[in-house]
Amino acid sequence: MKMNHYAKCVTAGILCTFMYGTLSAQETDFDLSSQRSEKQDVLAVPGKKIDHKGLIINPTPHQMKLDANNTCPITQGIHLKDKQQKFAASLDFLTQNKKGIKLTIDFGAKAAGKANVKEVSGAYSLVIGKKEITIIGYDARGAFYGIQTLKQLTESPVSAHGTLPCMEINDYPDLPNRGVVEGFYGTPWSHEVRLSLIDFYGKFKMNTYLYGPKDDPYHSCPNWRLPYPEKEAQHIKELVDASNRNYVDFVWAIHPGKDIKWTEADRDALIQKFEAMYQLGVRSFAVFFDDISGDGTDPVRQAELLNYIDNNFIQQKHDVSPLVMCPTEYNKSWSNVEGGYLTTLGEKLNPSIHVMWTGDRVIACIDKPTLDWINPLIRRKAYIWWNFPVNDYVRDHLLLGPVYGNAKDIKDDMSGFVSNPMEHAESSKISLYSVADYTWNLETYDSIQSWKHAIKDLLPRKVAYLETFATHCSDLGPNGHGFRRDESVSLQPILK
Ligand code: 14T
Repeated sequence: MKMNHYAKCVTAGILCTFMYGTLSAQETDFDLSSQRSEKQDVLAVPGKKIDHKGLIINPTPHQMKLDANNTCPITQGIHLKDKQQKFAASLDFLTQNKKGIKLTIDFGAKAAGKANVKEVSGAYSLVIGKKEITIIGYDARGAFYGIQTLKQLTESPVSAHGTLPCMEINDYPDLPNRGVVEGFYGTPWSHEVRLSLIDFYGKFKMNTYLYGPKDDPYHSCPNWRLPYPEKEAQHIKELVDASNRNYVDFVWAIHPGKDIKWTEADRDALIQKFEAMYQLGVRSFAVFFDDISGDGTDPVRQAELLNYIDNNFIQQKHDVSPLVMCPTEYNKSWSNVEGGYLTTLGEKLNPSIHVMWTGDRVIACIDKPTLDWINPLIRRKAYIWWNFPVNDYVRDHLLLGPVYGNAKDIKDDMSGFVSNPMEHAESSKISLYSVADYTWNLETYDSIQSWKHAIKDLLPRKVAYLETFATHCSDLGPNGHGFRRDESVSLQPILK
């Protein structure tokens, strides 16, 4: 039986209330029943098989030439030539010794040009010769990533005897913005866990941490206008410092739409809050208008406010990244194209402002048709907010299955891709490892292989146990939005 619109709204309202507590009138307009009956129609396409030669580097490098006949001894340590004196703190995994192998590290357009390094932030080359190692980054972030690759090599079984295999790696990210949005409902992550995750982002070359926990009262209602109390402010400072050490952009998001008044007073309150965050060291900002109702949803007002912030704060500072916004209509199934919300944003928003998008539904995988639909409307490349492995709508399930279903031919159609994880940060690392892999190198991404590598990396001494556990925690069952992940990954081949 086909439900009429009213019945759908009521059903959705009940479901929402069940999952999220009390929601206001407009939020009950969501047709959640369609979310629930969604079929997983994007198949888990295995990636191009590449020969790792026993080497696991995550994310998978774009070009790697292994010289199987030669090795580079590092038993004596390394003699560091850190040309711009930036990386001593990132090299604690190596012993420094004047008699050791020469390790040269440099970055910048000139050095990068000579070394054939791609002109994008994060690109690098790593050459391991018999007698010296050279890392050249396009920028400092690139050099840092070259060091991360070198570190993974030194920890790999291939270099167990103090010798690295000789090789040349030329590598770069497919997407300019890759990482995580802490955007779930529920207990926000603890400070310690956030710090641990920021190191994890750096290690696996993710460069973005969007801070927007729905239950931080100073991010959203009721306290978005107020500065953080002293202890919380200190924590933010520490998160910024940790992010800087890891070449991660700490993007502080505000969620003012529930009670914003379109007045000068509220506009100034928002700028003042951003200024206070700037004083704590924040250099990247976002404004989220998701999950709100009433006056706050007006696209003309939203665009006016965002342009005002962009012109009078972001652009004035000269050291702040482009503004990111999350629209109220943030997925296709909630978009009323005739209503003109997205068209208005597309026309009015300053071109440098990023617009987030979750896909055809709240929880969905991203493919070419998804982006071909949204990009012309918003007149820019969508910045993907991927709602996996978030489990705030099925809190009795852990989502530990492979990251699959996103297309591999869309690297030029999106400006960023961030994952919204579970409130269980450590458990989320299985997915985040693969999100790092996918967003760095879409074409060669292999979901099952990446998932296996993640498990091996996270619990090297208990791989089989964690694989079994994760295998059986990879399907949501009939609950929630019906965003089903394949079940029993390791059993499937046997059952066929
Ligand atoms: F802004 C968004 F892109 C977004 O996804 N917002 C929320 C997000 O904070 C939450 O973690 C996620 C997964 O549950 O979904 C959005 O929240 C919802 C989704 C619903 F289907 C809130 C109410 C809903 F009915």
